[in-house]
Amino acid sequence: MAESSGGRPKREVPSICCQERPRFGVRRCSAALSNQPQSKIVVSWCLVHHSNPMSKSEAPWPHAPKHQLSQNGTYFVTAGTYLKVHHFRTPQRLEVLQRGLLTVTRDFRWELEAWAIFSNHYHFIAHTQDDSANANSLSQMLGVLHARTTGWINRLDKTSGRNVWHNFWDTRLTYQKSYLARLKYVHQNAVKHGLVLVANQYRWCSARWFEGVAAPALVRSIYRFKTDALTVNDDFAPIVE
Ligand code: NI
Repeated sequence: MAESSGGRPKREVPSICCQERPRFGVRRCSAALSNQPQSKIVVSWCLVHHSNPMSKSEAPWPHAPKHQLSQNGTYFVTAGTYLKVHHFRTPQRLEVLQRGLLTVTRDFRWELEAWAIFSNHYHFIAHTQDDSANANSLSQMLGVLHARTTGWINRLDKTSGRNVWHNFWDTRLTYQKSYLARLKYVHQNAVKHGLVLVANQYRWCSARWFEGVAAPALVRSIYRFKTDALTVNDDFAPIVE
């Protein structure tokens, strides 16, 4: 069964489909820090991140994810650069794009649950509890993110008017099982792309944040999901310089 992509104008590539059956055994996660040895590393990493001298302002890190499908919509989004060019190939550029995503989601009242930022694309899962928000607000939000980052990258590269972003694809997630499988897919995407051996070693994704804010049992549960059967537009081969 194909999942709805909302009332937004259709884009060039069809939304991702899901074949899974509904299962609504929802579990809430605890905000408590895990007892795992890396907890201290998580905290210190966050402090380093917040005080990054490259940041003009602090990145608004989201609250602990609820792992609950929102009635107003939970979306899986992938966006890619035009011609898959690696515009965000350096740590500084990745940092700016990550901060940009965290900022616009906060400003448009979307709650991030997982994200992964790369040199030529990104993925995220977010939901809204705002009755007035819908897929159109998602489109507006990404329009702002892409306009701002395009302006910044083009000023940096002295390439005024260059087309940086291509388009984005969104899927509204309505089945708990497909939702949880995609959470794992996004948290672990840096490993899939061969950039790190362990996802929490990649600074521009949600894995380390997730492992820090979610209960260890929930982390293990989500990381056990099989993602082989997911059909995701993810042929990007990102790099980090
Ligand atoms: Ni990817």
